Amino acid sequence: MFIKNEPAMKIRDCLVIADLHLGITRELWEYGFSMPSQVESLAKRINDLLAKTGAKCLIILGDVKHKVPGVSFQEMREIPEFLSLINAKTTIIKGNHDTFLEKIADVKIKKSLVIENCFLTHGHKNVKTNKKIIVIGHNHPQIKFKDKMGATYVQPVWVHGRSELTTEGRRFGYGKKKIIIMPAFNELAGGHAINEDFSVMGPIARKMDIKNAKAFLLDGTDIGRIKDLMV
Ligand SMILES: [Mn+2]
Repeated sequence: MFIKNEPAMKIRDCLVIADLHLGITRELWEYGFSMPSQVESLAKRINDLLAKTGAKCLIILGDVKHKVPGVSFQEMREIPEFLSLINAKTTIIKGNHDTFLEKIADVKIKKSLVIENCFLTHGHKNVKTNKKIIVIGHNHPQIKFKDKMGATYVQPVWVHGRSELTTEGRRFGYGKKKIIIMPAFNELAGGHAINEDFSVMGPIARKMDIKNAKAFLLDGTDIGRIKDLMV
């Protein structure tokens, strides 16, 4: 299900990735960083993964684009170009950065999707489900490591946890579910070191028992519970 060394997974015959943030290079440029467009490199990485895994379809779990509110001229050009390069039928689950996406993306756009026992949604909004496993993005989870000299570095991680029973959670069907938070596919999109402050974003992730959730590096290494990783 999880693809080794990649922030991606395969469910049935679909490749699932989250948080592409195409168009972030434009924002970085505004801050003075000149970066080439990522359209071709990201599409190639995805096409290679589709070929390697034999997946027949692609699901993007939200935040295909970056700019909010609105759409940048770069995104108007880059998003159709990116989608045309992908070698598989693509479905986009809408994220909080995906405003106006319907106007520029000629693919299926949904709020959520069910495959087997998994419920897939971006995670910035409550969506009702009766499935046992909820897969979200939105958080770009990372773990910060610190050595004795105080030098730090961060690594993207998968977070596996369980939801706690809350009244609101029960209403949406989140009680006692397994929740998986996906790492961001685009490393330029940055992230949030959840072992710094144990905080997560969005109504679904916030119903998790985050301290007892487990973190896994992209190579599959189980680095333990978040509460034991405090920096
Ligand atoms: Mn995002």
